[in-house]
Amino acid sequence: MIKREIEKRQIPDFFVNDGKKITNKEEWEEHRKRVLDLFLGEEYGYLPPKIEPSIRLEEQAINFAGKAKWESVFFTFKKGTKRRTVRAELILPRGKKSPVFLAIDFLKESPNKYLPVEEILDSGFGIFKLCYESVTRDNGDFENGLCALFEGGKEKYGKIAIWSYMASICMDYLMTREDVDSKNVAIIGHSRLGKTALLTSAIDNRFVLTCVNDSGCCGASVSRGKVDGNEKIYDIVKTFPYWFKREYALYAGKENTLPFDQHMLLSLVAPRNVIIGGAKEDVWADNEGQFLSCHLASYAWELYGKSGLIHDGKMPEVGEVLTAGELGFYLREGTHFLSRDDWKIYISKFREILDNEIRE
Ligand code: GTR
Repeated sequence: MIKREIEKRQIPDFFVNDGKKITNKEEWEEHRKRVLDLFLGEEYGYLPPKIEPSIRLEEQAINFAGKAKWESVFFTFKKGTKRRTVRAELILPRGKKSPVFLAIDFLKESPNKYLPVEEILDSGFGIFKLCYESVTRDNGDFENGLCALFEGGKEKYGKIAIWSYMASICMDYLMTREDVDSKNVAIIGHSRLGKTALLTSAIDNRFVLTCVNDSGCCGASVSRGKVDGNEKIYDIVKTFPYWFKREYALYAGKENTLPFDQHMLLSLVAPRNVIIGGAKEDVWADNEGQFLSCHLASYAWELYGKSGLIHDGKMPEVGEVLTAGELGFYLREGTHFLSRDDWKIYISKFREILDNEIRE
């Protein structure tokens, strides 16, 4: 099925440099810089240079029956006369050094329908939650929030890059915390924030696990060969032009001229762990395209002597969870959402990574 699908979608081999197939880790590590450059230069825009924030903490009274410690973290960035503050929530199991999920989240409040705080805590994980609109609003205003501090505005980058910028700063902060096991931080995002989590991890290699939920078009699913009902570049740049670099819109309807496809973004995460989550009824996200992307990206893991997606060549059935390799994929029942069922899969993989670390 897979070979036919790759041919049908006309996806070229992008593990090639100057006409020569990349065949080892060293060549890939050289080449991956060019691949990343293409993604930033053509699609998301370059992330602005890092500004060192000042940090203030505020302890919250809510502690989940005494199980947790909750601190709001205020990052203040200054540039010239302008200053902007971004707020994030650090919720850690009390009295333990904990592995953490860095959750790029839609909603301000915690817990919320996408973020089951207590279940996550009870599974032994802390949460660093960043509400994406606390960074900059999800619209075309490039004077809003952190964007106001960066030169170039929408000419230079899209909002996904800015959310991603802040996710990396959150990781910088986690590395300063004694109560955080900063070698074991997973990043998670759903939908547009799944795209953000994936981009962040492609750029920043400090995440031990990347959970990319229902990210679809311009996230984990390949852009070539979409069919009716799947979101295409044309659709996404029409509704959300400001998520991307402006010129990316020129690829609408011309997917075959892209100098990459989305599976190469996934390959940039190798050899670390990543899971691509899909929901059966989320046709818009093109689940076949996400599965194919995992299959194609697996080559990068193989270059490190690791297994990418372990599968039998067929699109998985609903309910099948293919997470035995470092690159995982699953398809669950239901619609576009970050559900408890998704969390269970991410938590269980994270647990497995920690258990393996202890054994090694
Ligand atoms: C949709 C968008 C998708 C996805 C989703 C979301 O409207 O077209 O690519 O990102 O929004 O973020 O909920």
